[in-house]
Order: sequence, then structure tokens, then C-alpha cells
Amino acid sequence: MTTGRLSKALQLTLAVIKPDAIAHPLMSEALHQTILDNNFAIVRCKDLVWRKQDSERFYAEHSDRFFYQRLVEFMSSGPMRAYILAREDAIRHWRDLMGPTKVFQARYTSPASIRARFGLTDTRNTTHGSDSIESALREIHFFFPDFNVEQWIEKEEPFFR
Ligand code: RTP
Ligand code: MG
Repeated sequence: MTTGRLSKALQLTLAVIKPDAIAHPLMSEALHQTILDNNFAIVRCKDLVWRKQDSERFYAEHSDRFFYQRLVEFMSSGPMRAYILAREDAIRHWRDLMGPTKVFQARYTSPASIRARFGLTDTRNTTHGSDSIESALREIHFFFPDFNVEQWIEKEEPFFR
């Protein structure tokens, strides 16, 4: 898998609005607006519900953690929304906007972040974001198997200069 085409100049990331946020009627709209206000281009967006086995597969790297069952159940408990987002340094910008995984830590260190403002617990923390180029490519493919990253960058890059 090549990662060269996800340079910082124009980068894609995979963002998820988790079931706790989608369950609230105003949250998905507010977060959609937050994405646009922070200069992300929305490349793809879809609503979906995971089966338990999708959740298990996506979070396989955490299978020996104490929170794994809780996480897997939660992520397959209802609708969520997945985005492919584009901008310069997209992976870092989206993770900065989300704030730390742990909601109490987020409230202390990054009170304006999404998780600090809306997170309920360390599992029900409103959002997910890829944490590296490798995971962005894997996760984009997981959610949008027909999406071709290389082709998209090739075609769209001139419009982002
Ligand atoms: P994510 O992968 O969802 O973007 O979150 P992250 O990188 O900030 O956090 P990570 O350490 O990769 O954790 C993976 C998922 O596990 C949930 N989690 N629950 N104590 C808990 O209940 C707990 N700790 C972590 C997080 O919500 C995260 O989605
Ligand atoms: Mg992670």
C-alpha cells in the first residue's frame, strides 16, 4: 500500500460521528457544521449501522483491552455517520478538533474540543478519527471500499492548491 499520495498538503482522513452523537437530533447537524467551519471538504458522507462483527473487525487491535466488549456493543448499537474529509494536514486537524479520547482529560486540556463539549464517557465520546496515514487508508477502505484514494487525489489536487 502506498502512502505517498496522502501528503500533508492535501490529506484525507476518516471521521465517524458515533451512535451517541447521532442519537441526539441536533448533534449530527452541529458536527456537520463544525466540519465545514474548520475548512474540511466533505468528500464522502454516509449513514450506516454496523453489525457486531463489523465493529469487532474494525476494533480488532483493541481486542485484549478491558473496554473492548463495551466498545464493540456500543458501536453496533445504532446509526452512525462516516465521512471522508479532505484538507491540508487533515488527520491532525480532525484529531485536534475531537480532543483527547478520555472525556475528563479533554475537559481539562481542550475544553473547546468536540469530546470535551459533548462526550459522555471514554467510550461514548461522539467521534472517531484516523490517527495516522496508514490508519486513514485502512479505515477509508473499511467504510468506503469502492473509493480510490490515489485516483481521487490525482484528480482533485489541483483544485486544492
Ligand atoms: P478512536 O480510535 O475512536 O479515534 O479513538 P482514539 O484513537 O482517541 O482512542 P483509542 O485509544 O484508539 O481507543 C479506541 C476506542 O476505544 C474507546 N475507548 N473506550 N475506557 C474506555 O471505556 C475506553 N477507552 C477507549 C474510545 O472511545 C475509542 O473509540
Ligand atoms: Mg484510535
